[in-house]
Amino acid sequence: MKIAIVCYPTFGGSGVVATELGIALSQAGHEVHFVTYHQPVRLESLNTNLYFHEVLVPEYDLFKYQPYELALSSKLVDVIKAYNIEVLHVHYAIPHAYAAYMARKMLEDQGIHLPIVTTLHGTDITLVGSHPFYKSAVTFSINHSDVVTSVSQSLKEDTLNFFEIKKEIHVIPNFIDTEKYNSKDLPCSRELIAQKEEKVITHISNLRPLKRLSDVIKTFKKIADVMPAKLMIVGSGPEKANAVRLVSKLKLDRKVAFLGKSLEIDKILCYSDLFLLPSEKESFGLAALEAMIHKVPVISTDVGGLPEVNVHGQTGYLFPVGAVDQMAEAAITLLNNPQQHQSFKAAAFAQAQKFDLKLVLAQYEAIYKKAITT
Ligand code: GMT
Repeated sequence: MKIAIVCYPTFGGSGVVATELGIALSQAGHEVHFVTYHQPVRLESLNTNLYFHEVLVPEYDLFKYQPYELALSSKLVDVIKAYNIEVLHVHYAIPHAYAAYMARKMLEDQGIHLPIVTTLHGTDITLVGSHPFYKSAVTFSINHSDVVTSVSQSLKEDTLNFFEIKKEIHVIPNFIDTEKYNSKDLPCSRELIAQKEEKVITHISNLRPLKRLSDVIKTFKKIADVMPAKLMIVGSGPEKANAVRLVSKLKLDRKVAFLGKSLEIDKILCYSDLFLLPSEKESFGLAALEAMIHKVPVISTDVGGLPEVNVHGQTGYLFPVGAVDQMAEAAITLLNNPQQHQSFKAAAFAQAQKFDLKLVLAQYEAIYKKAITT
C-alpha cells in the first residue's frame, strides 16, 4: 500500500509510535510518506520505501499565529497526488485530523478520494481536545475520519465520554519491536553511571506538569534515604527548572542526573532497576512499556491506560496519583528483595511481549484496507 503519515516529529509518544510504525510498514514492503514540519527524531534513514516531506510555514508579519494546518493540508494534497497515496494515517487529532479533512475536501474537488485513519493518543482527547476552544473541531474531525483508533481501552472510553462520537473506535495498543531485545544480550555499561551496590531508578518523559516530576524526586528521596541509589531523569520540558530546584533543596544533587532528550534510552534502561511513572494522566504509557522490555519493573499511577500495561503485583505496582509514600515503600521492599525483584523483572519482560510490533502491524494493515474499501 502507499501510505502517508502525519505526526508530531518530536520525542513525544505519539511521534515515536507513528515513526516506528512507518518504519515497520516500509520494512514490510509498503511505501510510506511522512508529512510533517521536521524529520521525525527516530527516523534515521530514508530509502525508496520511506520518504519525508517537510511542511514549510513561511513567517508573515500580519499573522500573530502562523497557519500550520493550512500549509499541512496543502502539502498533503501535493504529496497525495504526486505519489498516488491510497490512505492517510494521522496521529494526534489536533490539528492533524482537521488538516486531513481539508485535504480530503480539496482532493474531492479534483475527483480523488482520500481515506483517512485517525489515531487518538491521549492529550489530544484528555487535555487539549476536550477544551471548549477546540472541542467542536475535534469532534467534527473524528467523526469525519473513515477509521478511528485509540491506543488503549481507557482512551476509547474517555473519547466516548468527552465527545459525541458517531464512529466506532478500534483499540490498537502501542507496541514494541520485541525481536530487537529477545535474541541477544545488548551491551550495557552500568559501571559508567553507578557503583555496583547502587540501585538505578529511571524516569523518562517530556517533563510536563502532568508527569508529576516532583513525585518522582520525592519518591526517590525516600528510597535514597535507606539505600544507595541514583536517579536518571531523561527528557526535557517545562518542569525541568522546578525539578532542578527540588533536587537541590533535598540535597540530592550528587544522586540525580538530568540526561536531557535522548535517542539512547536503550542504553539507560538496560541498567535500570526500577522505572517511575507517577503521571496524573496517561493514555497508555509507552515509556513504561519501553522499560518493561528491558526487564525493568514499573511503579506507576493507576490512571488511564496504565493498568492495561503495568500489572499490579506482577510487573510493578500501581498507586493513586500523589501516593508518594506508598510508591517509595513498594520500591524499597522490591529493591531489598532480590528474588522478588527478579520475578518482577521476568514478568515485566513477559508482559511487554504481548505488545509485539508484529501483532500490531497486522492490525494497522487491516485498518488501512478497511479504510480504503469503505
Ligand atoms: O506523554 C506525553 O505527554 C506525550 C503524548 C504524545 O501525544 O506524544 O503521549 C501520549 O501518547 C503516547 C503514545 O500513544 C502515550 O503512550 C502516552 O500515554 C500519551 N500521554 C498522555 O496521555 C499524557
